[in-house]
Amino acid sequence: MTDTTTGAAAAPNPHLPPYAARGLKGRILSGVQPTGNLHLGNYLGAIRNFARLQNDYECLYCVVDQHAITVPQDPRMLAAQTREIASAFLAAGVDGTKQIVFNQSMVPEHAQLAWIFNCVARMGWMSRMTQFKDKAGKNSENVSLGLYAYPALMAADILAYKATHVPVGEDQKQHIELTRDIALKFNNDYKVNFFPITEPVIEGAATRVMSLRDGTKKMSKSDPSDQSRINLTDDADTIAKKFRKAKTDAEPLPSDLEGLSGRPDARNLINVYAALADMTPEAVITEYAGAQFGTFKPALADLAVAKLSPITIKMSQLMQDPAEIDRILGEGAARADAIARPIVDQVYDIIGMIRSRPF
Ligand code: AQP
Repeated sequence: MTDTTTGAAAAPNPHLPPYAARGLKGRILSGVQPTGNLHLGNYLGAIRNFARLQNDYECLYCVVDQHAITVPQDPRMLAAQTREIASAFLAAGVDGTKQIVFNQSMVPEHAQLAWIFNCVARMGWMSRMTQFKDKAGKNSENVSLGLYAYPALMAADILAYKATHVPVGEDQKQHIELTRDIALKFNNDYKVNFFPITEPVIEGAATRVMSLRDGTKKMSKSDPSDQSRINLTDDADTIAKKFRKAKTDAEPLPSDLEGLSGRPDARNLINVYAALADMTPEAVITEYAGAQFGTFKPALADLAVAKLSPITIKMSQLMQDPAEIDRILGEGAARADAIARPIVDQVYDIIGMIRSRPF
C-alpha cells in the first residue's frame, strides 16, 4: 500500500484485522465431519464453495473430528476418513499453501472455547435445534451429551477465529443463527464488542441436496442406503447407475418451475443439474421442458461424471500419500493455532480467568 500524497509506503493500520489489511472481504471458517461417505450434497452445499471463495477471503477449512465423535466412530476409520475429507478439500481446488487446512482436535482452542460457550448458551436454545431432534429421534435419553452440545462447539470453531463468514449448506443455517446468538450474549454479558456477528454463505442452486431415494429427505452420509447418495468416491458407472435408479414420478418434465411443485424428487434432480452446470433451475427446465426422465437422467449422469471424476481421481492420488496429508494438516493446525490462541487468551481475560502461564 502506498501513500497517494507522498508516494511513500503507508504504515499498516494496527486496528484492521490482518485479512482486511490484505484487501480481503473477511475471514471464513467452515468444517466437514469425517463421518464417511462424503457426498454430492457436501460438495455442492459446502466444499465447492470453499475453493470459489478463497480469492476474496482468508480461509480456514477444518475437518471436524471432535464433532464426529458425538456419535460412535470406529477409531481405525476416523483417521482414514479425516484424511479423505482433507483430500476432498484439496482436490476440489482449495490451495493448502495459501489457505489453512487442518483437523479440529489438533487446535485445543476449539474445545476450550466450547466449554465457555456451554456456559453462555441456554438450554432452551439448544433444545430447539432441529438437527439434534432429527439425529436423536426417539432415543434422546441415550445419545451423547456431546451431540446435544454440538452447536456450542460449532460456535467455538467459528468464533475462535472471529470468522466473519461461514459457507454451509441450508441444513446448518440454524446452527449459524445460534452462533450469532452466542456471540451477542457473550458481548452483552461481558459488556464488550468482542465477537463478530457471523454471516452464513449459502450459495448455489443446490444448497439442500435431497436423497435419491426420497426427495423429502436430505442426502446424508449416515443414510443406511448407499443408493440414496452420490459419494465423492463413486466411479463413473456407479454414478450413472445411481442417477438411473433415482426415484422419480412417471410425468415428463414441466415447462416451468411451478410445474415441479409437489414433485420433490424431480425438483431435486433439476436443482442438482443446475448446480453442476452452473445454470439456474429455470434455465434447466426450459432446456428439458417436456423431456422424459429416460432422457434427462442420462444427461444428468454424464454431467455429474464430467464434473466429479477429476475430483475423485485427484482425491485418490492424494490419499496414496497419507504422510503428506498429515503434514498439511499439522502445518495448517500450527497456523490456525497462531490465530486462535490470542483470541481465546483475550476471552479468558474478559471472563476474569488468570493467564500467567510462563509458556
Ligand atoms: N444434503 C446436503 N445438501 C447440501 N449441503 C449439505 N451439507 C450436508 N448435507 C448436505 C453440508 O455439508 C457440510 C458438511 O456437513 P457435515 O459433514 O459437517 O454434517 P452434516 O450436515 O450433518 O452432513 P451429513 O452428510 O448429513 O452427515 P451425517 O449423516 O453424518 O449427519 C455442511 O456445510 C452441510 O451444511
